Amino acid sequence: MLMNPRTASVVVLVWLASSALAGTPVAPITYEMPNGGGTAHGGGWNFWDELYDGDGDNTVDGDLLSGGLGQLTDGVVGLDNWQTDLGNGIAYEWIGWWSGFNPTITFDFGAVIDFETIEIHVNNSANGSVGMFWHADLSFSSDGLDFGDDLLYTADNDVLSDPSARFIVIDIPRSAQYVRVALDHRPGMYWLFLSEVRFTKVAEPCFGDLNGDGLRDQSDLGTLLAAYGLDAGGDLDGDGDTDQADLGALLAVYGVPCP
Ligand SMILES: [Ca+2]
Ligand SMILES: [Ca+2]
Ligand SMILES: [Ca+2]
Ligand SMILES: [Ca+2]
Repeated sequence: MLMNPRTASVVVLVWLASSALAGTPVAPITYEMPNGGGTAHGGGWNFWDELYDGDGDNTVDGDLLSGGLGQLTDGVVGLDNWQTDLGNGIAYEWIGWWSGFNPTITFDFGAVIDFETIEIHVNNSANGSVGMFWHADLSFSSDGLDFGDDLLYTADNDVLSDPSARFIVIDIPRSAQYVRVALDHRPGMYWLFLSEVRFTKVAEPCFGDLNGDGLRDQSDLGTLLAAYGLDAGGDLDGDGDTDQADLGALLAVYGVPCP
C-alpha cells in the first residue's frame, strides 16, 4: 500500500508527538528516610513503612530506614479517605510524619539517570489534620555525598486547597544517580502523608522504532514501506529519502528489543 505524502507526514507527526510526550518510568534500587510515626506521637494508628526491607526498625517512629525499598515504591496508593481499610488495616497504605518532624528522603538509582519528573502521591483531606507537603526541596548527586542543583517546589493555594489524594508531579530536568527530597508540612496540618513516589526519565530514542512503541517490528516496516521513495518518514540514515538503504538499516535491527 502506498500512502500519499500528506498521510505519511501525519503518521510522522503523530510519532514525533508521542515520542516527545512519553516519559519512561524508572525505579530506584533503594531509598533512605526516617520511618513514619503513629500512636507515640498522637496518631490514632501507626503510619509506618510496614513493607520496608532494609536496615532500621520500621516499628519505631522516626527510625532511620536505609538500604531497602518499601511502601513508597510498592505501586499501591491510598484513597482520599485515608482511614479506608483496603484489606491490611486502617491507613496501612500511608506513611505519615508528625508536626515538627520534616522528612528527607534520598533515592538511589544505581546509575546516572536523565530525569523528567518526580511524582509524589499525597493525602490532602485535612481530615484528622492530615495534609500534603508544602515545599519540596529537591537536590541531586552523582556520588551520594555532595548534593546540589537544587529545585524548590512550593505548593500554591490552588494545589493546597484540593482535598483529593493524588500524585503531585514536579519536573526535574536533571542528570543524577541520587535524588533527595526534603519535605515540610502543609501549614496548619499536624500530619504529612505519602503513599508512593515514582519517577520518569527522558525516553531514549530507539533506532528503527518508527512508531515509538518500543518494538522494532512489522508496524515499523509498514511505516517505512508506506514512505518508500518519499522523503516522508522512515529516513533512518538521514540522507533525505526513504529507500533501500533505510530498508536495510531497519532489517538489521528487526526484532531486536529496544534497549
Ligand atoms: Ca505505596
Ligand atoms: Ca504504612
Ligand atoms: Ca515500533
Ligand atoms: Ca535514507
